[in-house]
Amino acid sequence: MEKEGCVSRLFRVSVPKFEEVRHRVLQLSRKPIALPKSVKKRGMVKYLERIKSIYTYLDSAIFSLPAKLPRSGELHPFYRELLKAASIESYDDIVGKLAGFRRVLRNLTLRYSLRVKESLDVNESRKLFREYVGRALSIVRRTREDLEMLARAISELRRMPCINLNELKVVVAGMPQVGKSTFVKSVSSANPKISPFPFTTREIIVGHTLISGRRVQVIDTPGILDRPPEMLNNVELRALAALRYLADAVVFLIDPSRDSYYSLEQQLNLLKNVLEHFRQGRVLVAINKVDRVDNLRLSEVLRAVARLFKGDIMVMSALKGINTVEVLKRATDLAHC
Ligand SMILES: Nc1nc2c(ncn2[C@@H]2O[C@H](COP(=O)(O)OP(=O)(O)OP(=O)(O)O)[C@@H](O)[C@H]2O)c(=O)[nH]1
Ligand SMILES: [Mg+2]
Repeated sequence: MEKEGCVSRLFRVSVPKFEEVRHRVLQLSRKPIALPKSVKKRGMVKYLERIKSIYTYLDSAIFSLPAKLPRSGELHPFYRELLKAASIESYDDIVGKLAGFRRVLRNLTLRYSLRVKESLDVNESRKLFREYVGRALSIVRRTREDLEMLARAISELRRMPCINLNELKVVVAGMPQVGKSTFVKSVSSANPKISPFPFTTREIIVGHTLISGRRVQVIDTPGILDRPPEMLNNVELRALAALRYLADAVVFLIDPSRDSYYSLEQQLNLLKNVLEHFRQGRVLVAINKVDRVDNLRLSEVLRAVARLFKGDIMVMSALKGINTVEVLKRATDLAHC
């Protein structure tokens, strides 16, 4: 199982598209073959060599992929969840199917090599060679959809930043536009995009910092809406996967502004959902954007949060850098509890 470093390292393979493969096979089937003068039955040998080069290419470009890829059981649950979030539940089936097709191609190649060797003249060799190319391509064609799905799975996982699973991870969560990215940017090395539009953050972003001499990963997530998990889209599901499988502690941000993008009620509903997955002791609620609210509104919001949440509640302004480091420090303390 991948315990540290980058999962993307496990997926350093490229999956070719069917059209590319077909094109390359047709190129190889026409490629001139240079043979020493001493070679007898040159026509037959030429076709044998072409069969060999097509087989070698297909095996290394497609059919050896399973041997280079981990099974999903070898992945950390966070990455398994990401595959699910991208609707790729059949990853292992695909990898298994490709291994099966590898055997089919190998048998086909052995059979046709033998028949070409036994052919009576060059015309028969050519006919058998063409048959071989057609049948090899039809095996590849049967893997077309699987290859597309595999390419999607790999690109989903390769996009992930390196996350050290052994190092402390503080996940920053909340509804869109509450200031998650502004906070992560202000307390860590990450430089996420910030804008006044919801779902600006669509990926998991990891920043690093030191708290009391210890390395901490601060994880920015996409916003999540207050709806049941089965209604969440794949961007929101990435955030949920980070919350469920990465978080040693959670900083849940609330925008207390009267004109916040999503109402306080919606934000509290989401908090309720998040708390179902965590011990309250691992969650810290940070009321952000205090620079925008008067004391009356602030105490109203604090009371509303406290009715629902019995853990630590802090106030801060990610934009002005008020209390942000203190919030992160408190979150790392919770992670150690
Ligand atoms: N006044 C004020 N504005 C803030 C504060 N924090 C963030 N903002 C603003 O709120 C808007 C959204 O900030 P982001 O950090 O992008 O919010 P987010 O939660 O990451 O949003 P999504 O990526 O869409 O989920 C931006 O216009 C920020 O400038 C704050 O403490 N005070
Ligand atoms: Mg963001």
